[in-house]
Amino acid sequence: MERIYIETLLKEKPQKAKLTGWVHRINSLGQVNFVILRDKTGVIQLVMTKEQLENLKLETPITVIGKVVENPKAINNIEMQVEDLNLLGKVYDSLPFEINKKTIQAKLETQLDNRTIALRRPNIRAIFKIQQEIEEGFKTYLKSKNFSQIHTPKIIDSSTEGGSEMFTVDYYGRRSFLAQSPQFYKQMMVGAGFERVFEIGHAYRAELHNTWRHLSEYISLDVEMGFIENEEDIMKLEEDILNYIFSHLNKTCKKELDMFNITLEENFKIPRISLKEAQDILLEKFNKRSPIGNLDAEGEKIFSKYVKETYNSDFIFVTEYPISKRPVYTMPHESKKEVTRSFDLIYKGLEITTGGQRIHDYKMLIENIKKFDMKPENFEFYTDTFKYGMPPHGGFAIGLERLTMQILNLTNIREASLIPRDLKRIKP
Ligand code: AMO
Repeated sequence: MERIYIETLLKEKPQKAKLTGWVHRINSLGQVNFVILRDKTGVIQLVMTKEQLENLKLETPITVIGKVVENPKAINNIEMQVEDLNLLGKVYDSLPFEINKKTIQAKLETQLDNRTIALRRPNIRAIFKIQQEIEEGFKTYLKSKNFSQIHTPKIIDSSTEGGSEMFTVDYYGRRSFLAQSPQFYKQMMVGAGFERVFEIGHAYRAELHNTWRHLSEYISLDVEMGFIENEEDIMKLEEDILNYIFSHLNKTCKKELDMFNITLEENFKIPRISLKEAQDILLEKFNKRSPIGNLDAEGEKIFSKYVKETYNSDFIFVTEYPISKRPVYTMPHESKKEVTRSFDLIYKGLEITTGGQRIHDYKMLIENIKKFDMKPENFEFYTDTFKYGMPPHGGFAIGLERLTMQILNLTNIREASLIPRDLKRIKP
């Protein structure tokens, strides 16, 4: 008999079935015993005899064959009366914490130390189902708009986002780095003729603080688009992608979103506001000073609350960041002094994206590299493409864990990383 998933059994209600999974809970009442079986798709009540229950420990992997019957007292009103039971593996140790109660008692750090055990909880695994479908929605939407998926190198020769925060790698005796982002390569691929590209890949930042919103290794959803008018095209694209992702999640992750009590809005518009205006509002209305050329974490939170109350939007594009605070490739505004054609997207109080238009003129790019006190000869591998007809282009990157965490209202970014890396954590 072929094994079926619990979810399928609940839908199809066969008279007899074979299930596999882990022993999630045991309620032994003497002659009749209830065992909750858990597989990838859900849980179901099994009815077992005293003899069957012998040697059965929590989290033992088992396979069972039995009769499927209705029972209004069982979860989902269905249970299986076990006729045949096989133990498929052994449990050698007591669990580091209980995983079968409504809430998990262990601290996040303990859960992360024992990540594979914590992940056995359906509501923790649900985070990654949602993450998988964010990626899927991102991919599907972009492919439908003629974007090509690319994979660019993660061992690289120079910084893309500024020199700090880079991990060094010994590359056959030569000092190289782990990519902070695919920035240069995604631009180069626009120039290489792909015109529109996207990448889902790891990015590395040697963050020197342990915060609730920083990882040392995160997944970056990168987009770069050629032949644009200006950064407005890029913001519009991101707005469309997010709308698509949200409706895709509503369709594919209803069960998982329900676990977190989340309903995602659809057909939303994202307001735009300049950084200067945002900083002025923060100062005038909330007596909150901002750092030069940016909003800090507290400012992002306060400002988001204001945007929600004023525009009824969870998102806000903050535009026109100053030249001095943006990386070397950012397009300066031709008519507004000292500001760039770049933006951040803040979602429920946290920056999830940076993006903008890039410099596409070769000479202008070389001049800018010099202005940043960098040596153009170190960037020839990047700038050479620009010599041969680079179209106007721009793009953005969404931090996948940040988007996931904000969608689900998680309080720490590590919860949205399957196996997180941070200042202190390189195991498991
Ligand atoms: P930026 O450096 O702002 O821009 O990064 C883009 C987005 O990546 C996410 N992110 C992080 N997530 C978790 N941990 C970190 N340490 C971390 N650092 C960044 C955030 C952030 O908004 N090349 C540009 C993008 C572009 O212009 O296309 C860039 O990397 O969500």
